[in-house]
Amino acid sequence: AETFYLKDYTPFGFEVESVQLTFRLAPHATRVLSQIRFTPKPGAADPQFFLHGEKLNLISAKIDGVAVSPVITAEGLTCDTPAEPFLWEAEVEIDPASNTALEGLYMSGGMYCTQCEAEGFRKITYYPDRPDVMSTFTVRIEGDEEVLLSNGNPVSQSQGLAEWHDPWPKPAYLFALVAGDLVNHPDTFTTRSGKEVELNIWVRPGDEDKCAFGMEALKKSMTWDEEAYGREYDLDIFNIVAVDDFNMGAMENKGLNVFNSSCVLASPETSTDANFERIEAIIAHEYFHNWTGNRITCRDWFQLCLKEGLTVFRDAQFTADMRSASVKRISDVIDLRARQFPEDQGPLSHPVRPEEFQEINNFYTATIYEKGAEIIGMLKRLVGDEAYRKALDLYFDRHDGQACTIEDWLQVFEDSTGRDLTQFKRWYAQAGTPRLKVAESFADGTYTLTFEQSTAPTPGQPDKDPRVIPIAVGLLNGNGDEVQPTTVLEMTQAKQSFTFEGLASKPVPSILREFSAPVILERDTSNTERAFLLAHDSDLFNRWEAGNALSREARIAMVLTGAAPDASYLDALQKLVRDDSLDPAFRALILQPPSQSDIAQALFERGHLPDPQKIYDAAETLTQTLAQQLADSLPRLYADTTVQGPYQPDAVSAGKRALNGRILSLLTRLDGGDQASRQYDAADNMTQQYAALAALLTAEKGTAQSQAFYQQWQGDRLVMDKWFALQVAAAPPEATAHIASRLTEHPLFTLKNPNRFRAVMGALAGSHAGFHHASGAGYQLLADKLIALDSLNPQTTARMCTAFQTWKRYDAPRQALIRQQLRRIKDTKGLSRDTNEMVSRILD
Ligand code: HT7
Ligand code: ZN
Repeated sequence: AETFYLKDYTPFGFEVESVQLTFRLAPHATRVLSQIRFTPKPGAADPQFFLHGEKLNLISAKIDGVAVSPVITAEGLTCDTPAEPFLWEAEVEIDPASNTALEGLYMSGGMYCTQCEAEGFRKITYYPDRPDVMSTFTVRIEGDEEVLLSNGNPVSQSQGLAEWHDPWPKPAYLFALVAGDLVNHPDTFTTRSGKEVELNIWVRPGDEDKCAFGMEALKKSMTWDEEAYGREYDLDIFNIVAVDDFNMGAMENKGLNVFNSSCVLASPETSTDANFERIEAIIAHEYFHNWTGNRITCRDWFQLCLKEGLTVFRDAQFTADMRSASVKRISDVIDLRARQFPEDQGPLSHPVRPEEFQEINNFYTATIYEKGAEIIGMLKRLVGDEAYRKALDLYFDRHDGQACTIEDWLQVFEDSTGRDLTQFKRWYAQAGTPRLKVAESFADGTYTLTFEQSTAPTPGQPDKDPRVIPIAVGLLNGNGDEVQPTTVLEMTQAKQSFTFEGLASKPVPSILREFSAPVILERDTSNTERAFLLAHDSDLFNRWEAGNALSREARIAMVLTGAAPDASYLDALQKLVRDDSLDPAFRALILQPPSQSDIAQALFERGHLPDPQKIYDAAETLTQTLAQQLADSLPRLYADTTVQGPYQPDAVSAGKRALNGRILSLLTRLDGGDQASRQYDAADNMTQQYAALAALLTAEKGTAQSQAFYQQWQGDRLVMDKWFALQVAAAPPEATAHIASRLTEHPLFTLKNPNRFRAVMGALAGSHAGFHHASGAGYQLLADKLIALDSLNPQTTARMCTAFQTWKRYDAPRQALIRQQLRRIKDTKGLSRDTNEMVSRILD
């Protein structure tokens, strides 16, 4: 397959002055007429007229009204063109009803919808489908559906016909069209300059009572972006549409966001607290793209982090402001370590700005999104809040309406702060997670911290240069008082020391507060010191981090030596769980042990081959022991954390329920499931119903409740996804693959719905001991289903191949089993470019 390189960038040789599209909708034979005004750019480096186009049936093509016969390949067409401005007209036919890849124009649940990012527009019509080609679009839709939507503002609407005009020049990846018999949840928003905007969430009939929360989240996002970034909305209307069959979470098409229904529909009866929080964040994320992504877009797909890293950073700020900042930070770091660190330390490691790709869809990764956001966080910490805001103002002023690069982004910061960011830029260019070794010394009142940074080689990058690392540090004295408030050390060298003077005694350092850089901290420290920080650190992130490290060390000792759970850790945990002065959401996080995959990675890094079954057993023993030690307090803790009154999805209630859920799962290990059964029967909301069912199934109970759940919810796709996933996630390791396999035979299982596929196969891959069971049944089942899915939906298949990315951590027999499955996938006839690229990189 062809490889694309950043260094090969050349601008398109033509300006696109305007685009007029007409859609005549028909499930198997939609006609798309395009009228596009092109102007050749004088002196263009690449004067060839090439339009992307894939799987299109070209009916006719004209230039300035005269029929032409372009040369057509599998990727697009070329044609001789005049030296003057000209009108290109083409008519193509496409088959949305047969489009199972969910890219381009497709049908979902009887409605038409589009997904054009990254390169889906070329499956709709011939076009220069690249983000640096921006134009205004006018769209006419002819169809029998009641609702016909596209980007921008409505021009006219009548039975069977609608016309839309988007005045803001945009790349084709932001194009969208939706047509269906939909109903809306309407509202309005008045921007701070007094403009009234019509807001709608469009859903299938029956889902209209699940839109109110999303609408509130949208209005909060609009207000927040005005206040935090000075950004106002810029059209008369903002539409959101919920779609069941969708490859990712949501898409920020200009004025017409399309959402996976799981990321917008919410009701207390069907959605958990976690669902509510995620919906709020994703609505914010897509809305924030209106400025960071749409008004200012990417020059090419190598610059994807320009919009995604920044927008993830912005949505994290929003959630921190709406909810608890420290809980958000801790959750984000848990997520970063679970998804981005393994990526960065394995065969799929790539720079935040990659320099080559075969299939861009494979680069919507945790590295580009989450590490991209971490880079923005570091930049903000280095320049300070005020300078950050000034730089962003300049970014919006200078680049509005443009397609930009990381160089443009960093230049704005250099110009507005006077800083040289040459070295900082390495964060974009170098792959891999830096390791930061810490040594300390104390003499005559002076405390010295010495840091040494190093990054292991990654594919194609054997050598790494030192990066700028902002290290937020505070110091505590022996009583737990802070003797040095948080200060940011700016590390620039491979090895560097920092001193603190005038200290009465050797302090206890709190390093990398708020996780100020995405690095792996390596420090020889004692459990006593960890327990001390867990009890006293004023930085909540590092408090949690200390608890997390204690838990990890306890589990590692159990796995390696068969030791009993560490008593001081259990003591510390018990104190915290009972400490009412602490936010319940924080206490819930403290009770959440590191994942089994995290333990496997830690063991691997220390030179041990992780045994998934032993890791699972240690986790079980630790939880059981904690439950026994807390036995006397559990009923009381359970009662105290039970939220009374009607369900509200706010952060405080959700935090309480999160803690309550953890306590219930401990209680269920002791009471045979009595309390969980009572909670299941009494629950009037999904959070409590699901928590009870999860606790029961994990304790190998709850068969009756699982059946009842199925009976109650079989008509609700999103709730059924939870049911499918939970069966697999709660299974004991030896049964995981078998249960997952059985579920793929269930009448409600389908390969065509990515949510359902992910529910079962994602839960299989996420069950560490189940997936890596020595039998290899998990590997084989996943490979079977990936092979089956690939011919229907390459994007989702390729994405799920990442389940195998950590394979080199494991013992030789497991490696052999995984290699065999990866080879089997790779050898599949007609394998997609997407999956082929992923499997080849993982195998390398
Ligand atoms: N910008 C979007 C990324 C995206 C996507 C979304 C849905 C389906 C396919 C997609 N390919 C790329 C989503 C976002 O980051 O906001
Ligand atoms: Zn995004």
